[in-house]
Amino acid sequence: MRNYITTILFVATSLLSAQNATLNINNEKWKGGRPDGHAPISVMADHTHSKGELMFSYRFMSMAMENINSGRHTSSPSHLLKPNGGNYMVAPVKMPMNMSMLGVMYAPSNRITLSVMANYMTTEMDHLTAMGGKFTTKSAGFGDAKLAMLYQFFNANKKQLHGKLGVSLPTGAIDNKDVTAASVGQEVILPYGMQIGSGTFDAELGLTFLIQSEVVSFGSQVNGVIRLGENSNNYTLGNRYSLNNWFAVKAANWMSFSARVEGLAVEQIKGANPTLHPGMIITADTYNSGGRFINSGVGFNLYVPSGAFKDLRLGFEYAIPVYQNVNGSQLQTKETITLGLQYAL
Ligand SMILES: [Cu+2]
Repeated sequence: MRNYITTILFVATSLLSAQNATLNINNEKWKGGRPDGHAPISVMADHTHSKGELMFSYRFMSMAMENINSGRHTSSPSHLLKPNGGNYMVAPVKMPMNMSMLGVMYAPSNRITLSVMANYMTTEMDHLTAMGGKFTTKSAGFGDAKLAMLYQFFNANKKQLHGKLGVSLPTGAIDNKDVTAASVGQEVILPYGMQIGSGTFDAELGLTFLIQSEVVSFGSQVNGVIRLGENSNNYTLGNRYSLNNWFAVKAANWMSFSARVEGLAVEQIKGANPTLHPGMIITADTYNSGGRFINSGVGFNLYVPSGAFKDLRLGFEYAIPVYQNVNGSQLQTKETITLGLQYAL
């Protein structure tokens, strides 16, 4: 009997201590203070901050587009022109786009992180005309400023879930002009893709799930950009929906490598700017807008774990589309390079 009681007590004590050990593991939080504590640099609103933390970020993004996709298939700009049986007088050939983004994040509490983002964009488009001529248009300016609140639903057991409630303000220009081959020296309004802003207030909603172990981490984010109303030029850019997934390996306490796959759906432009002539150039025809894409990227994050520059980060990512199925005919995306610096105080 005595042995029996001792055994029960022993088992109960073991169970209790085992449970305590499990609780300790369960209490271990998801932490941002490691190189892969932030997502690949192209992903926004991927992390939250602890109460009182302030973070500044600068990102440079360069996107290259060249040649034409008709639906899923590679075509060429000349195929779309009237002399070759196409419907248009002008087709785009190439479009490089560069964007600088400045961001600030601040956490008034452990649950809530606020963020503000501003960006400056420069873009160029090379064209081919039905007569065989070539010309380039340029556009630049400050884009749409974005405000967001991130709300942490839970952080336990090395997992975190947070939501994003944001708004994009119509601060970017939608009236940028340049001289074209057909405008006889006059500056005329540029097509949709050459405008810097959406011209509408846009709701930006997201949900991010993060999980980490000692050396690997994983993140998944759904995002929606919903355009509210119509802009002053009588059109609405397409809503955007994306599902982003990334995986990272912490190679050292200062470096991680990442791989990312994103599914992206962009709706067609609704309405039309009455001053644009859709038969003139394929980028002025709203039919040629929106599509479905699968993008993939590889990158690395560098992180300063201690010392005077603790919490300074540098991230790099190189991304390419592995699938692009566009509405109508549009420029083909080639690659997107993102480089960023982040510093938390
Ligand atoms: Cu941050």
